[in-house]
Amino acid sequence: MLKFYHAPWSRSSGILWLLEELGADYDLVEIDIRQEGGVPEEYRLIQPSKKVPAIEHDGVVITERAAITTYLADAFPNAELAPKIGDPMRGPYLTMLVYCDAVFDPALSAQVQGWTYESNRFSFGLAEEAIDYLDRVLTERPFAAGDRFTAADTQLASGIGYTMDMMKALPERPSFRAYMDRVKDRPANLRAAGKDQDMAMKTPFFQKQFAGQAG
Ligand SMILES: N[C@@H](CCC(=O)N[C@@H](CS)C(=O)NCC(=O)O)C(=O)O
Repeated sequence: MLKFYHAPWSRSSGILWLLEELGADYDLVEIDIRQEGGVPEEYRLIQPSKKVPAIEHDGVVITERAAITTYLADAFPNAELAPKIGDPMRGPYLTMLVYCDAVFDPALSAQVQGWTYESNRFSFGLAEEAIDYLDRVLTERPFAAGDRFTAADTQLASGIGYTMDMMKALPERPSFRAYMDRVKDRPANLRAAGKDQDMAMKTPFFQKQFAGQAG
């Protein structure tokens, strides 16, 4: 049995996309991370910071997007989204998978918060370094790990899409736009986006937000 703890339009949306790519059978447990008073304390037993995503597979809990993505792509080998050990794409695949959460996400968040610091002060370095690196990677190859779509792309494209198109924090570069054009219309992505949209429309936070805009 596979349980997926998720909140729509959040950092766990990349995992929703991955589950759809894998054709996995899962039970979605919605965690309302925007509820008044915060997420109930009992969820901390699943995710120590009460964040999404988390999964529970055959009684084992896995947290952190990079770990969840690696785990799921290996657990559903028929989808062929995880380059196998020995495949030259395995290294770039793992690198990009971890890079998304360990470097790109915190560096961009720091920039959005207006932090000023030197690269060597934090493990994730500076946003401009991450942006230039991703630009170089996506100029050299069509997908995160090489010439084919892998589970690393559900993480990378979610991050790029969100920061470039929603937050407007990531500069629009031709390599980023071309990459998003290559992946955005994948049926699994469209299915996940539809599910997220339906869920978001039912959460009080977004209902209030959209009602406010309409009024
Ligand atoms: N390190 C975690 C971060 C997950 C994360 O930041 N989740 C956000 C979703 S945007 C969250 O649940 N925030 C709710 C909160 O902090 O209360 C991962 O990569 O899985």
